[in-house]
Amino acid sequence: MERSLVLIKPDAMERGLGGTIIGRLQQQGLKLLALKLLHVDEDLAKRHYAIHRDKPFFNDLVEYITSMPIIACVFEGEGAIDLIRRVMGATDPAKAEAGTVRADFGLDIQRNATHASDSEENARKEIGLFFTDDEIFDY
Ligand code: FUP
Repeated sequence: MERSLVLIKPDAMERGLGGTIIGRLQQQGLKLLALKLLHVDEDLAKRHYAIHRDKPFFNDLVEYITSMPIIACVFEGEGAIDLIRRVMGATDPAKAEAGTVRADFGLDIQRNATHASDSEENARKEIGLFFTDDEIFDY
């Protein structure tokens, strides 16, 4: 069983797409273990995107993700990390396969609707940044 951190980003929040995107993941049989609405502060944003700190788009990304409350959730399932990334589609919505979340709802490479962990190691780190153990339900 794998776990993944999924974020519904500001552009999707603004358009009321949280439920739709979470629904798509639940319809894949993924189990929702944790869910919260939160306004990410600069410190959390920088930690979450630490891997990108030297990239030219880092400051914009931090500003963007802190611009309004977002939804964070933890999903669990067999092969959850790859499955969720397939449901989301390529980072750049223009390149995402038809029928994926980013193809359907993403606006551009920054405003691409969602974040999903890309490895088990990163998932563990990211889940730990957004949730305490007692906020994650084991059922
Ligand atoms: P992903 O794993 O698909 O979310 O994509 P990356 O880890 O490569 O990128 C993380 C985030 O950086 C993306 F969701 C959007 C942002 N980004 C940009 O804003 N500009 C770029 O050129 C590349 C990524």
